[in-house]
Amino acid sequence: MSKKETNLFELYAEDPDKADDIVFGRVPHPDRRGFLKGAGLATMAALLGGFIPFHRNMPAGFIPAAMADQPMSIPGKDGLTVLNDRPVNAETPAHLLDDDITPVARHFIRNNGIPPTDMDAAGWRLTVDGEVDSPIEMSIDELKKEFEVITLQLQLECGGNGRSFFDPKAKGNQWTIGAVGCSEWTGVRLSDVLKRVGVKDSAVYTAHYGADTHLSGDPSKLPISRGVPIAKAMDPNNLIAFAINGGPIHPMNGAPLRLVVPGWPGSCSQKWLKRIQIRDQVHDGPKMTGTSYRVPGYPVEPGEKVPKEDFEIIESMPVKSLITFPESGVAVPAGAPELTVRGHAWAGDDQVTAVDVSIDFGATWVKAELTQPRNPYAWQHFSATVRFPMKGYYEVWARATDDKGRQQPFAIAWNPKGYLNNSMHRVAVRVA
Ligand SMILES: Nc1nc2c(c(=O)[nH]1)N[C@H]1C(S)=C(S)[C@@H](COP(=O)(O)O)O[C@H]1N2
Ligand SMILES: [Mo]
Repeated sequence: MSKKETNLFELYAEDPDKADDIVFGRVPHPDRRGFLKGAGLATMAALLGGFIPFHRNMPAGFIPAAMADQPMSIPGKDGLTVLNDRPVNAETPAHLLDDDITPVARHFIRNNGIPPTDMDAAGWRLTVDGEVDSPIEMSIDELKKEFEVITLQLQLECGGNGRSFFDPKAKGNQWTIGAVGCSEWTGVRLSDVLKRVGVKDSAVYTAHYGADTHLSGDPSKLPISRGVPIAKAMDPNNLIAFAINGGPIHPMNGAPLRLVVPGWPGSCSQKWLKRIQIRDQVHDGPKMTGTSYRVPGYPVEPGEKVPKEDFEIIESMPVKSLITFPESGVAVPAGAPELTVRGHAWAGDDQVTAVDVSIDFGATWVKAELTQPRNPYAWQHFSATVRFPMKGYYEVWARATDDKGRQQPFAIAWNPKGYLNNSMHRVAVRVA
């Protein structure tokens, strides 16, 4: 694509509404492009390589498939696979997650709505209110002054990571393995802030609100607002974060202020954080109720219909590991058929106690070296040297075990919405 088209593409990734304005000009109907006239129609036609006979039917913010099919580049991100462009959802290939601390450019993006246009840190305010003795409204500078600032390595994984491997298919973003990361976040403890405002005895749950807007454009609707029980909120490892890896938060990852509630589905970690409300009931915001981020309270058969009331809110994420070296498909020379494989392991609220590696489809396993987490909720790193006995096709499998004796399964524990897939990661190796 030409430079101009790439830029427009980037603009669509960043801000589809603004891109629409540029391409089409302001349209009289906010929910329709209406008449694509003059410059707008000509620009879009040029981008798509021909006149668009049915252009009047194209809704506002709609990205033509011909553009969506192009590899999209998101400014400040490197090598991510884009699964959806409105909202932007992008995951990181496993071999690009090889760093001990996930670089900003490699941290996945999961948006439910349209990011805010104003991410100005200086003007940002956070409100903490609800079932508290003394509500506060603070700027980021005030948060830094009033509370201890700490830095932690925190793993963040989308509840739907691994969904693409479900059979029957589950609806939603078809994440493979890369909706996960562990960066170094800097901020103040959520628990310190909650202690300051004084959580009342009536408090049950937090409710998180961000500045992003609903895909429909309806200002009365929120794209997502989730929360956690007070006991989880009081864990000293949850951050109200204003920096990542020592620098600013990427606009797609919640700049300038976000929650990082590690170990639980990523959806608990509200981006573009504006308000934390303490509630006297389980929060019932968008994507908190129904079947969102919930799984049946009992094992179900693949494809089974489960009554809504049998779904339970996902809390701690399950034990999991990821092989980040080698990249799947690697060729190893037959003369030196040895390979040191490596990757990361994590276990929600718990700790990983072992990672085992197999090159014979799980018949035998070797224990990998495993590091201690730098701090609670940090990725642990593993490595193991394996030797391939002859030429041919192999798979390297990794299987983590947590401190409660739970292991990654081979098969997926199927559930209707495609959450919590912690089946073993497998990479292909050819010895030639
Ligand atoms: N305001 C807001 N916060 C949000 C979301 C969102 O769409 N809007 N997505 C959530 C989900 S589902 C996940 S998995 C994480 C992803 O964080 P990341 O995009 O920084 O990787 O953010 C969570 N916080
Ligand atoms: Mo998510």
